[in-house]
Amino acid sequence: MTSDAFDPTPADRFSFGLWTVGNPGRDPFGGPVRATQDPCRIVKKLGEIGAWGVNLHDEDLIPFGSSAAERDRIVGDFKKALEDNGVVVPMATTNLFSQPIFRDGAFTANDPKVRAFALQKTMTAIELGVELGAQTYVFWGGREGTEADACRDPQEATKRFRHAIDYLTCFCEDKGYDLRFALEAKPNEPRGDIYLATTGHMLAFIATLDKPERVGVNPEVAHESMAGLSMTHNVAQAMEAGKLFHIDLNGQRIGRYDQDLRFGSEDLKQAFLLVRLLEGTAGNDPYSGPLHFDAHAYRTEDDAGVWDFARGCMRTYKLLVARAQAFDADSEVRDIIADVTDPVLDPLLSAPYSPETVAALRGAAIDVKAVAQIGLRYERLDQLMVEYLMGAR
Ligand code: DIG
Ligand code: MN
Ligand code: MN
Repeated sequence: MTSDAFDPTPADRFSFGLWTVGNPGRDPFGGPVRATQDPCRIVKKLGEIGAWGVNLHDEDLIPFGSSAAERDRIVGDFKKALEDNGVVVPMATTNLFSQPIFRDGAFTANDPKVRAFALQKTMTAIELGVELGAQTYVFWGGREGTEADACRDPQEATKRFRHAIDYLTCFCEDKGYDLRFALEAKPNEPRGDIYLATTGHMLAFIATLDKPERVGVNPEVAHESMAGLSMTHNVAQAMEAGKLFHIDLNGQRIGRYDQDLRFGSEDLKQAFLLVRLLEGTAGNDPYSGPLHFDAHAYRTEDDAGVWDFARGCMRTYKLLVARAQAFDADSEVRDIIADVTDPVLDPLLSAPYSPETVAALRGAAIDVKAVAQIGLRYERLDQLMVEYLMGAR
């Protein structure tokens, strides 16, 4: 395989979950098609292809029901693999969706025994993440939802989820764990409807927490797209609020189940716009957190295909960075998107409210008909983007 400027290095901050490149290819209509991979082998392979980090759910590494001695052995081996291969653990999370006890949810379940077990499991998983050096802890409430919606008051579900997050932020503060929580939304699947369905819902929910400063979001391309929303706009809102603590990158066709496809493999224009935002090539402050690919290879792939998938995620991201840099350096693009200024109105629009600015603003002469006639050249702008994407510029 030829090497070039788009080869990933740890400086790129690319990460994969054990469950992503370790996905054995099962789906609702067919069993696994690939062998289960040892986590230490995954770490080795990720190090070889230039990835920076590996993320995990508790059960990705420690089989459910393992003894304390078995847990310590597994963790010791994993830590050695991390060190031997120069790979870090940026993010950890809890599997609160596979075990049958979570059929009715975890933190929002009607049975207090389930809610208590979910907290027990999460506190243990947080301690595993801290031991491995994680700085971000993700909560994806995959089972926090319903089919038979009369089963509980949705308000009560929100209260129960809030109690869990508030309790666990206190747990981390009490233990001195320097972890930030990142909440991941998804509108449905595996539940008919999942509570807190989009990143926007999560941002509103965070504002109601006891310690909102410790909690941000982990938007995923596929999940926001499933809701028919703009991932780029939702990520921008999180960035502007200082709440983009982590991000799950992948590919998704709108109107389909959660495909978790290779990054950039579907809506390339939206992937370009997302990378442009994250990298700040248009001049905004860039995102500096982990770039996590929460995705997996097609079921058609063998082991070699899994690593083609992983390389493709990272290579496409880096190719799009270069395209976005070239696009935003283009003088014609910069001219079209340059700020429109007005020496009289700009100060009025940035000044705080006052009776004086009200009088000046209401007295300002604006030629409504003339302004309505101005051509904005967005057709040319978008064509330029397409041409940069297609390598025509
Ligand atoms: C699914 O999109 C979820 C789980 O894979 C995991 O809990 C989270 C972290 O990326 N994403
Ligand atoms: Mn997903
Ligand atoms: Mn995800």
